[in-house]
Amino acid sequence: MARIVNKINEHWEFEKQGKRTDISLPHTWNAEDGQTGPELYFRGVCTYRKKLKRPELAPGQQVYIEFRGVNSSMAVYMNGKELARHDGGYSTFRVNVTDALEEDNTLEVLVDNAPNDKVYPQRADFTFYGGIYRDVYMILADQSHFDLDYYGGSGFKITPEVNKESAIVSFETYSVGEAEKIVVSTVGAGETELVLETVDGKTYGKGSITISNVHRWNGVDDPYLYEATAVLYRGGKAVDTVTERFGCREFRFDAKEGFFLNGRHYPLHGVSRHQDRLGVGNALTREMHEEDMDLILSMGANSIRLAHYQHDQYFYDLCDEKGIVVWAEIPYITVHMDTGRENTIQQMKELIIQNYNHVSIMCWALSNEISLQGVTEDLMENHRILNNLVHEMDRTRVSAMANLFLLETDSPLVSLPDIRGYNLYYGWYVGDMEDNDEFFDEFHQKYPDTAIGLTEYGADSVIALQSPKPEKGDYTESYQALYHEHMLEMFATRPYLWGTYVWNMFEFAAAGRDEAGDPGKNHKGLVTFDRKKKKDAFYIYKAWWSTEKFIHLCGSRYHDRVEDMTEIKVYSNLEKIVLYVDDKLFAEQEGQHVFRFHVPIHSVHRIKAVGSSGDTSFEDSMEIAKVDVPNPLYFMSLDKVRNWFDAPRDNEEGREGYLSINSTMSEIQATKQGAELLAGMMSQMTGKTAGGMGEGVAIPEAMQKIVARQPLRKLLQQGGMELEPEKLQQLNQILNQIPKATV
Ligand code: GCB
Repeated sequence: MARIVNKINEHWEFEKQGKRTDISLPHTWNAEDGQTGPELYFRGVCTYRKKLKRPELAPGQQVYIEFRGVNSSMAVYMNGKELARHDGGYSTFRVNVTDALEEDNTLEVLVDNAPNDKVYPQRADFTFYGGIYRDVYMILADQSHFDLDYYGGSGFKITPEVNKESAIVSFETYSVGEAEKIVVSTVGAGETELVLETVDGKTYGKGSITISNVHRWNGVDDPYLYEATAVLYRGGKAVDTVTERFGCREFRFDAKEGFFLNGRHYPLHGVSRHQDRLGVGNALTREMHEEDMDLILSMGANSIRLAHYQHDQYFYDLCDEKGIVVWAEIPYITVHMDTGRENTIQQMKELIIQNYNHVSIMCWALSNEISLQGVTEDLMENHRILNNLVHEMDRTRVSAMANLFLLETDSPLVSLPDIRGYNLYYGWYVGDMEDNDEFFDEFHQKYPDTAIGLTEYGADSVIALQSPKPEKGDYTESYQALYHEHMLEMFATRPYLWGTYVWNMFEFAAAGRDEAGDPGKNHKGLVTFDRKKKKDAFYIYKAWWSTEKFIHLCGSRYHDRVEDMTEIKVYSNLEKIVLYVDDKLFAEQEGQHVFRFHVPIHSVHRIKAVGSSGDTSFEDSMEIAKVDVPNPLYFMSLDKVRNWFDAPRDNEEGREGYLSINSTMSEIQATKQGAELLAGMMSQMTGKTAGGMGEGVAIPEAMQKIVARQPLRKLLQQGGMELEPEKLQQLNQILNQIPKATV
């Protein structure tokens, strides 16, 4: 009997706190409360039930239920009998239900997203939506079948190795039950019968083909895919079949010149992506995945960091098809748990086994900003195990890590994985945008033989907020755009960067946040949470990265302007822009990417920017108005800002002329009492890096100047030294007694 696969998303009963409703999958119970913050969303156990008739079964035929993603843990019952449990909300998991089946059955799945200390993630800047939020399938498989019980994989592993014009493609299969022969055939690249070896009831098949004139998978320019089908024969009949796609390509990281794909310099122009959207949570449809991909491609990106966990198979498929180079990772994030090692190993095995054949993936990342609370021996050991695991399981890709900006560049943790990447937020949380440039210059000078990339950077903006004088921390669309302008300029003069990843392509839910009057979200997206609006910053990327010609007028949402002379800014990949004000020619400008015009305004004006490429002309227009009083909708009170790592801001006023927790490190160090206080704090913080404040941990050189400029409060937060609100107040009161040093 050939394999039969049916989606069983319809007609489920969902029970939350005693209340039952009929739903269809994909589903999350946090679609609303997970997006309104701060932290009030339901986290606990809910139940999903489905009635199932026993299917007609041939002798020996096996029935599996396949879950493509259930967050975070689940227990699966059939007719009241527990069959399996799974920890980890992002991978595929299958349960063999054959022996528990009766004529009429109830499949019951208990899903749990409550906090615990063994399943990652537990602390991170995104909502842990609970639910069966991806598809569920029923699989009927012959008694002999490609292994469905091994970490959710397909049982068919394909390893292409390219050498000049040709490629050797190795096939490995894992199957259970008797197998007479297994044949792998490809479309256009021949076929081969595998050599089989059976050990303890499991059959391992091995074989290879040579493609003499290989068509490479060449990124977005030519994402060519091959297809291979493995067929298992028993009793002279084909009884099980698995089809997988694969691609042939080479890549490497060069310390001086960055990333190379198939021998050609191919800087990775990347964005990060989370899997959720407004009103839907993580229960995305295929159309939604496709829309995300289209938006990313339309901006000209060629790489995606699929953060901070395993994404839907369908999205990796899209990446293969579109030629996107992918950074894949497990949710080992923010805070290391001594009790979580087993779960990191399991999630890494699942990630690799389930995604091995995706040509788009270039690396398996071990963790993200895991040193926030310091680097302990257990954390190091956990990383060594994961790093070795990656190398054992996949010799064709590299291991990676996204490091916290505070992690010293010579920490043994930094040099453990094959490639280096830092998450830097200079110009947003800390320091100035130029500090990014300095960081890389110093890194590159100090480690000229080490390839380095930027795994995260970004700035929040709420689309309604506008400013003629954008400043760090003001959450305006205008500052975000300026910040990204700077970053792109910076990349252009540092070709050694192997890749850069905007945090984030889309706004996403972060239940712990309450910022800029729009709680529950991280606003670093270049596109709004509902995918409906592209912020100005989107277009500066398009101007640098995309070959699709366009003109974009910035500030179209900044309608009411108080200044007499306003700046009109155009982002475009055309070489000349002509600006019209009230339909009269105002000025022409030649340039690249950014065109700035200064226009006197006195009433309502119509602004139009025009350009052309060959015979095609492009234009964008908007209306602005001179007003006397600033539009209050464009500003937000900074008091409303509460970051996910912030403590409440109550009772924190400083005394004029005295120190406070908002004083910078250099201000505090400049006073004798302040310096003593800091020294005392450091000695209590053994084992924490906390901005280099841990005992015996030197502040990295590149960081010292920046640290000196930081307010103490920020450093405590960023360094993972979270003080209770009362402690924070106490510390503030002590500082309030110390007069500032006079300069
Ligand atoms: C980070 C984290 C990411 C956060 C981001 C931010 O470094 O890796 O999960 O969302 O910063 O926006 O603060």
